[in-house]
Amino acid sequence: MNTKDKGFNTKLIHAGAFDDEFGSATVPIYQSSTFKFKSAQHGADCFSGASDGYIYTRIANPTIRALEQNIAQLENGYGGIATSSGMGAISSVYMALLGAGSHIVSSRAVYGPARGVLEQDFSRFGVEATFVNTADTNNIVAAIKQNTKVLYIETPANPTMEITDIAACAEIAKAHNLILVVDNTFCSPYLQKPLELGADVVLHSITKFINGHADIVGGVIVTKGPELYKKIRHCMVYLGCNMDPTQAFMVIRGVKTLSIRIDRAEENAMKIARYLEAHPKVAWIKYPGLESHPQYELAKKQMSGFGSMMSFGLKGGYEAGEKLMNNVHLALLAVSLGGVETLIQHPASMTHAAVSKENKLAAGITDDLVRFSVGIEDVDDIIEDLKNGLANC
Ligand code: LCS
Repeated sequence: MNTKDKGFNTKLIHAGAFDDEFGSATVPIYQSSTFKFKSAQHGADCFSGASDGYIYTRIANPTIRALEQNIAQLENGYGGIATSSGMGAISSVYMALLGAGSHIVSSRAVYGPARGVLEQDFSRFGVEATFVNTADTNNIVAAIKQNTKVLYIETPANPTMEITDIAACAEIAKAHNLILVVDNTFCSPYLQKPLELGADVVLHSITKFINGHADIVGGVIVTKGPELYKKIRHCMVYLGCNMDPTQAFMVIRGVKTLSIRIDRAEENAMKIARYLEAHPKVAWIKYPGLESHPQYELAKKQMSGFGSMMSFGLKGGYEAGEKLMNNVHLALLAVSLGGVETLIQHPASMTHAAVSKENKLAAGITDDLVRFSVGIEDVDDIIEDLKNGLANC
C-alpha cells in the first residue's frame, strides 16, 4: 500500500510493508545472508545497480528494507539506513561526513560514547571536535571554524534534558555550509521531526522508543536527500554495522504501537513530574512539559508532546542518589530508556562514574542528577515506588 500521503498512525502500521506470494499479514523474516541470482547477467545487474535485486544481507535485505522504509516515512525523509546499534548509526554518520582536517561542533550533553568516539578515536584520524552548550545557539556560532563541516545536536539531551532549537541550528548550518545532524532518540518521530525543521540527517538509537520493549539493540539513520543517503549507506556497509533481519522484524513489531505507548508514558510522566516538583527532597526537576523547564516555550514549539524522559536532583546529593537507587523496586535500576517499563539510573555513581568531576560538570551532569524513564505501568504504582524510595533519602 502506498502510505506516503497517509496519517502517522497508518504509517506506523503499514509503511514499508510489502506483499509476498503467501499473503503474509506481517513482514516475514528473511533470515538469509545471501541471495540467489537468476543468471550471471542478473548477478552482474545487481552489482551494477541496473537491477535492485538483493545480493548480500550486509548490503541490503527485504526485512531490513521494510523497516528502513517505515522509519524514513515516519521522519518524512528520503531513505532509511538501519544499523546494528545506535552507535553504529552515529559512527557511520561520522565516517561519512568527517575526514582528516575537518571539524565538528556538537552538543556538550550528547550520549557519552557519541562524544567519546570523536575524542578518543576519530581524533586519531585528524578529526577535530568542539562541544558546546547548544541550548544557547550563540555558543554554536562562536565554535564554528573554517574547517567545520558538521553541526551535531541531541535534543532533548541525555541526561540533562537540555533542549536545542533545531530550526535555529538549521539556519546556522545553512549560513555556514554545514550538515546538520540531529539525534532524535528522546522524542522519536512521533514527537519531533527534525528533517521538517531543516536538519539534513536524523538518527536514533532504535533500542529506545522506536522498538520500545527493551529486547533488542539497534539504530537507524534517515536523510533528507539522496546524496547523503548514498554516502552514509556506503560507510555503514563498509563498517559492517548492518541490522540483522530478526532484529528488524522485532522493531517492525515494536514500532506499530509507538504513538499509543508514548501517549500513555507521557500522561504518566506529566503526573510524576508534578509529584516530584512538589516533593520536599527534590531540589530541581527538568521535564520539558513543566513550565519551570528553562526551554519550556521551545519544547512547545518544536515538539508535539513532551515525552517521558526527565532528570531530577536530590537535596541529599550523591549519597541520596545512591540511596534512591537501592530503595525503588518497581522502577528497574538499569541504563537504557524509552521502553514500556520504568527505568531509573544515577549517572554520577553508574554510567558516568569513570568520568572526571570536571568533565561531568562540563557536560552538565551534577552528582545529584537522577535520570528517570517513565514506562506505561499504572502511574499510582510508579508514584508509590518513588514515594517509598524518597522516604529513605
Ligand atoms: N543516542 C542516544 C540519545 C542514546 O541515549 C543512546 C544510548 C545512543 C545514541 C546509542 O545507542 P545504542 O548504541 O545504545 O543503541 N543510550 C543509552 C543510555 O542512556 N543508557 O544506555 C544506553
